[in-house]
Amino acid sequence: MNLRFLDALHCRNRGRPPLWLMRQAGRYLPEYQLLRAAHSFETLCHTPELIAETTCTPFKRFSFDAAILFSDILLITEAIDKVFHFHEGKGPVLNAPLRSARDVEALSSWDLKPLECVIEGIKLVLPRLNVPLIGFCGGPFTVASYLIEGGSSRDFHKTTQWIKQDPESFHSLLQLLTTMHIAYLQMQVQAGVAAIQIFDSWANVLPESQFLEFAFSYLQQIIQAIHPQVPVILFCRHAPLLAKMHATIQASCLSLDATCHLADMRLKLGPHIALQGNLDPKLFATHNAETKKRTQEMLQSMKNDQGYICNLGHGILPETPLEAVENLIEAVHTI
Ligand code: 1CP
Repeated sequence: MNLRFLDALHCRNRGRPPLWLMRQAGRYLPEYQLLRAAHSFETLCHTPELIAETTCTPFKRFSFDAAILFSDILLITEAIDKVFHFHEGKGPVLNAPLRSARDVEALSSWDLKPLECVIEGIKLVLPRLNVPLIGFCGGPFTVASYLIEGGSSRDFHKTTQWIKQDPESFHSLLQLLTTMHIAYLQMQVQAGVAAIQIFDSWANVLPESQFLEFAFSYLQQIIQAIHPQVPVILFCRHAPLLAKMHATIQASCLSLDATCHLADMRLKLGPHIALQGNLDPKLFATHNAETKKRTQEMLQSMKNDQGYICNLGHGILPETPLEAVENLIEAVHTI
């Protein structure tokens, strides 16, 4: 077993930094495209054997130091009978989005049975890997925003209006999702994942006071419940705010987006929290001289940092050439 990634999560990695990429099993990979030509995204997410196979696809080409479970942050909503459909080119779509406090009250019961296929997928994939497996979930705020918007959104208008008009029912929704996520992550941990990443991908649309009230307090609940069992990585694109409140964050690792400078964040956060990131996915996809220069700068700035995990600042884009990934692996291996 390659333990570089777990060593870095515990800030005790003495060799080169570990590397994995958010969405590493996604659409930039020809092997993933082949799987998608044969099966819908929903089928891939609900069939244990296909979950295992898709999780392993990047390892046919690339020697990443961690695997991430193939799934989606929106699957959990099936526990409250809300089923997203993933339309080609349109992203996830929900037939009956939440519209009022009454819709939230109607959600009082939940059942994680529809997610047992994910747990079976974890059990199937573990014996096929020689790197740690990362389980994951969405941040309660991010998942709530998809339930309210009914899909992807640019401005999160319905969500921010809901917060303004009825913060109490929004809190009820967030607490329900938090409780469900803790139970779901505990299932993943029992099945054998070695670490958890929480993707609160859209929490950065909230200004500071709302972020603390509607995102961070719920993230803390999840981290407190899971952190004693396995390391928790928090992905949230609010770096300056996270730096400001670093003393209260109990995550093992912050996954940082491309807007901040990793070495500056290290100075602000101190040596006891791992840092993951943060090449700009757009720059990475252009794969030019600037990409190489920026990659070297990033790696040099974090050289010998025992808690550094190399990754992008967000998911790898579908148009990224395979050579970009090959070059990044080469750069990390020769640093
Ligand atoms: O084949 C396809 O067309 C589906 C594309 C796809 C894939 C490969 C979606 C639809 N989800 C995934 C997998 C996925 N999603 C993973 C797998 C593991 C890996 O990283 O390799 C993970 C961790 C996610 C998490 C996820 N889903 C997030 C959080 C991370 C992020 O990128 O911010 C979010 C916001 C989603 C929602 C989602 N799933 C898929 C789409 C198109 C979207 C919408 C994104 C948006 O609103 O812009």
